[in-house]
Amino acid sequence: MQRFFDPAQLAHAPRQELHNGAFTAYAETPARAETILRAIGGAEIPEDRGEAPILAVHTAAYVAALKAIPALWQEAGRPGEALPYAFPVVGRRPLVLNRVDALLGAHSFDATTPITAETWGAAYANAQTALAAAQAVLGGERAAFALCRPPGHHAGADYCGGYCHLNVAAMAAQAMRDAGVERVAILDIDYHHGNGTQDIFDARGDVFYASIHADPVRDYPFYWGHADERGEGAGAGATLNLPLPHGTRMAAFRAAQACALDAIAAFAPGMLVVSFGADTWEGDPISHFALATADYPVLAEDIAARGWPAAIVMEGGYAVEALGDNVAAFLSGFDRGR
Ligand code: Q9C
Ligand code: ZN
Repeated sequence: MQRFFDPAQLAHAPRQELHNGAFTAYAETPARAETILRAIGGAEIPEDRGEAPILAVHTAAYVAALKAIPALWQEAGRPGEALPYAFPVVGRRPLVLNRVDALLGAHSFDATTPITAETWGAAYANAQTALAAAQAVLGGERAAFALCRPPGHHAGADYCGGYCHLNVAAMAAQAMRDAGVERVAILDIDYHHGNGTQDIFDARGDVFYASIHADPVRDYPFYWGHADERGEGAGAGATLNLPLPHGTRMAAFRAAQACALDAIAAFAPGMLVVSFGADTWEGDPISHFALATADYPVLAEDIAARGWPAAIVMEGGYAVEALGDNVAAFLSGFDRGR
């Protein structure tokens, strides 16, 4: 299958993150992309499709903030990476404030996702990578892989978080919609719930969002991904959340995925976006499921067997030593299942 990646995605490389009250080494490293790239035998550099497809899912104010924050941070005399520490919790007025800390807080839902001078360029290239995979599928390919990094599914229309700045899976789905595909489904099989993707499509009936993830009662991102969240308004019924417990292995994960695929089949999409995270792997350093490398081709084959043309977008996966094999295993299964 066609694969896309832009080396410009490597430039975003924060040193540290706030993890359970202390600073630790940033888990979402450029090495993640490099090891995947080696394992899949390279990728094409995507065409530049401009900012319009980014602005189709993100607000102009948010995009402007991502671009402006590094310089504002520096002007404020701060060394290092921009991080928020104060947040306008639900119910505060949407004030437009310029101090960098107010701007950061207004556009972040956590303090784990630094913004550096390199972030915008890498995020922009990342968006083009996802859009290229969507375009390949729109052009008649059965499947295409976007080696996205940074990941995207925690980013909402106007906020970052969870290592994500631009929601590249949402962009791929929206690009399919804008090309005339009437119904698009997103299957999110990253370990974490994709709160940003859910938020972006929550009130829409044209994009179905199904996610299998660690139960947010005890796992990040906590405030989204509970089983009773089914979509709002025109999107009522077009969201499906399947939370699973720590220690989940292949049998339970595969059954949940079959359930998600059945729900997607009932929605009858013209195309699929897969948000694929390999942080469900048994050795992942920040996650608690127990999938084996040999499980990924089986899961991918199950998805591919449903027949929907699919853009596969990379999300999480932090065991760098196994990440390349896990991704290559998933893609090989997808190729077999179609
Ligand atoms: N102490 C993705 O996999 N850190 N993002 C949680 C818990 C955020 C993961 C910290 C994890 C985000 C795309
Ligand atoms: Zn994840």
